[in-house]
Amino acid sequence: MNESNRLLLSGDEAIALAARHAGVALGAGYPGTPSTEILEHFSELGGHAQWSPNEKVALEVTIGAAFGGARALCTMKHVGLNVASDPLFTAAYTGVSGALIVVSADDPGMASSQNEQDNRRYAVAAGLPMLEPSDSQEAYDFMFAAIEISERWQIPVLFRVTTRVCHSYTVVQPRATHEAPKAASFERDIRGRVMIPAYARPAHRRLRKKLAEMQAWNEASPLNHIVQGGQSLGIITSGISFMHVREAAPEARVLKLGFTHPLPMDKIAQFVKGVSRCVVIEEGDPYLVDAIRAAGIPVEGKADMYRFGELDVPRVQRILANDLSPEPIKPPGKPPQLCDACQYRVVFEALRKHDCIVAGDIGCYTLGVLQPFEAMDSCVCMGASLGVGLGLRHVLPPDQARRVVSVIGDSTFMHSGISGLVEMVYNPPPTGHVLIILDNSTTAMTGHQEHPGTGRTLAHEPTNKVVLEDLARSLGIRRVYVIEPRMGTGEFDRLLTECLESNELAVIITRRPCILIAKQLKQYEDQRCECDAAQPATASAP
Ligand SMILES: Cc1ncc(C[n+]2csc(CCOP(=O)(O)OP(=O)(O)O)c2C)c(N)n1
Repeated sequence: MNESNRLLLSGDEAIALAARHAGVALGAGYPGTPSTEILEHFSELGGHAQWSPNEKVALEVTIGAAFGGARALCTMKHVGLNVASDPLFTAAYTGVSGALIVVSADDPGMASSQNEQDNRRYAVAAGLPMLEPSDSQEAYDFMFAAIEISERWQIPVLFRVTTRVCHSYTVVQPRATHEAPKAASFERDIRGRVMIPAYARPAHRRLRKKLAEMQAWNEASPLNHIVQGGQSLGIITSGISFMHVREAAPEARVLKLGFTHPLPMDKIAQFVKGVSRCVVIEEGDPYLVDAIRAAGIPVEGKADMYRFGELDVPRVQRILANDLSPEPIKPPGKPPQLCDACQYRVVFEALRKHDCIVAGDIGCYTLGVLQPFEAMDSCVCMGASLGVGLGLRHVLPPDQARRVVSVIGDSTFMHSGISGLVEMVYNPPPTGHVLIILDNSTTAMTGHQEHPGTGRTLAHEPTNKVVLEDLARSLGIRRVYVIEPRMGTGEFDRLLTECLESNELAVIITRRPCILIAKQLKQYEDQRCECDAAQPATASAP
């Protein structure tokens, strides 16, 4: 091993490096903890990376790239896959000509998410091969394996990671040489890619055949391996749980699975036969244990209490000891709060003062739910503020309906608020509605990424800008206001009062750069102006 090549990388960085080394032509995604750093790092390494308005679009863009014969990477957090699930399921039928790796970064324990769904279920539901690395070296190596599988079976691969794999730093030995991928080139395959029922029916059969072939291949795949140990205890595990298992039960024999759908059932059955007791250790849902038991293989699982949150070494020890006593309660962390000078404070103060019923959304501003404001009444998923607010307006008695307001951030609006705005125009409630778009010129919550409304690319270079107020006006909304909320002036309060009383559709855009990166944003804006000034005027159509 060439020691000088050893790098200390997070799992996210390792994925990005592998993507670069494997010649991935395009990476697209939408920010979301713990996946965000993958594309940022890929871009820093010189890769072509872009933020899409949302995960569905990102997946569609990368499907297109992979239809064109290129290697493509799509990244998102676990809930992002819900948004992208429509193209995901059908891409399993169409398959791809190049390679397509879909990274789902799950967040067991909800360090930074609204739920802890286990996306391994998506691999089964959509019928996709799935790989699960346990550390950064595997994140790097499995990316090459995923590309190989994707190209061999012409199918997207679900690359499932979790917070600890994404964010832990471990040593990576990168490959010394990299084979260049085939050049992208379009080959027509109408029956393979146009999913009308007549072509989709055989496509579904092709998918099941591929899965059967992959399962057979997986029986001897190097992506699963056995760590030798005593015969009395066997453990089947995958992902980060493998690390906890090694520490919690160093004496155990371990079947570590890396290729976790379709599962190598013969290998698993053989392993189970060779040990006196076999326990499946996995974070989140009982995905492995259910599948193994359904195949008639007797294994122990974990008690339901361990389904919640992340596993760690003590919890694995408790599972192995069948310990069902209450777990020690962790000391509460310091609750997050809005920055002192954040514009959102002005907005939430006014919403509270008017006793508004606030259909909220996801971003830094969700902190408006906490004291001292407690001015948010719902938060379901990105973009839901509009639909939920409108639904409330439709059914509540007029005195309550008039107090309903939807509140959404600028990045979230671009992600999935636009269709809600279209709904607002199309099915306006009798009392009208008030939408507040909190425009801080960035995606603050996930670490200040760009989005289509900032007019800058992922690499912060100037590009076309979607102007919120122009968009709202273009839909026919007459009351569209842009205001800089300033503390102590009462301006925002007056505008809100007027809109609430109007019984019309109103959009209030509160615009002030995020205080944490205001200086940086100013520099980007200055660069943009210089760039605009240097451009020759474009000819406009008559
Ligand atoms: C489907 C989905 N994708 C990504 C995320 C992660 N995420 C939560 S809020 C958010 C955007 C926040 O930006 P913005 O709306 O501008 O609000 P800000 O944090 O800037 O106040 C992101 C990317 C998520 N929760 N759900």
